[in-house]
Amino acid sequence: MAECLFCGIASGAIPGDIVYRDESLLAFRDIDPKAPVHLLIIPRKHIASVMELGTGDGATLGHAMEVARQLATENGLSESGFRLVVNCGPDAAQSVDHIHLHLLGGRALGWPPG
Ligand code: DGP
Repeated sequence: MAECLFCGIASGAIPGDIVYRDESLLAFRDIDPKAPVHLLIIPRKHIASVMELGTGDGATLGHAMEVARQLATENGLSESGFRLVVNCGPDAAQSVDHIHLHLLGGRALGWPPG
């Protein structure tokens, strides 16, 4: 089976514009940005989707929120606002089967999403 794309970015086998890394998480710029700031925050551990979360993954997701706050602040979004999105499955148009938190900001974002 081919290696997961985001596992490849996490391991360094596939290039990525990485903006944050620690022992459990990685954040990098989305290759097809939908806003002036569009970052993806992923666990290093391969988890295909929200539906595959297991006991013990909650701490990593909580940490992802903390990292999102830090990155939003570093990117000047703390006052203007930003959106955090996790797509899950076909109806949400999840296209990469490695759970990821989108951080979008730098423009007014419409609601509801399409
Ligand atoms: P989603 O639709 O929620 O599965 O979002 C997947 C995102 O991943 C999408 O916004 C585009 C991004 N993406 C796909 N391939 C690559 C890649 O090779 N590198 C980077 N940096 N982002 C990618």
